[in-house]
Amino acid sequence: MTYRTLPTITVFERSPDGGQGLARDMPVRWALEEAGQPYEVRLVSFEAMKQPAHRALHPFGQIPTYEEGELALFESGAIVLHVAERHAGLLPDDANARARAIAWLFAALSTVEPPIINRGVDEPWYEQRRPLVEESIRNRLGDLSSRLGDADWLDGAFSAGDLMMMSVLRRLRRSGILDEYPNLSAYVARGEARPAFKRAFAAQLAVFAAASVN
Ligand code: GTB
Repeated sequence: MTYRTLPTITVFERSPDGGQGLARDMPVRWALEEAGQPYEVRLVSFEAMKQPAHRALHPFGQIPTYEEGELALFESGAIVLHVAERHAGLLPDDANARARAIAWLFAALSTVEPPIINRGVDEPWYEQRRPLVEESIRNRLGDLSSRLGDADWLDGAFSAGDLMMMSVLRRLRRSGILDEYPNLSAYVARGEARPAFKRAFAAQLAVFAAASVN
């Protein structure tokens, strides 16, 4: 299904990640690219994000948001699921396999991601906690690595669950922790090799590059 008016997402006007595609518009862009659904992008400044007009779309004053006709959505997981439910290719047809793919999407955001986000805390008082947080990351990655084994994807065909899991794992790249789990590192590389990922990455990089020259 292709929307009559293109969906619009919001993204950082100036992403702080140096064009690495680590902000949460990236999984949304990736899902839209996998779905073959063109979309528009509205750039939002940090100031504008906190204004009432944006908060009407996003109660917490963040990106990404997603608008499509009468529908306004926030939360990257909900947006990816919405796109996946309306297009072929991101969720299996079989009802049970579909439910399991959605479970992986939730697992990415609510089980694997929290310690990864905690590691990103950049405060002097935090240094003492870092070994504990890294241990909890390794706990999750060890279990995930065992489950993935030598499969390409988490549960049969590539799904929105994989897309979100790989998006979460990408945030660890700079830490070196992911390299301790060669099958997870290869899993992320497999995701990044997908043409849809490459298109999404190039699109977010173009925004970053344009912001850098202005
Ligand atoms: N749970 C929400 C979702 O999944 O959509 C969380 C949304 C969120 O964290 N949005 C962030 C935001 O708007 C941007 S993505 N922050 C501004 C604010 O809260 O005022 C998080 C993010 C930011 C920066 C990097 N980076 O520089 O690498 C990576 C990820």
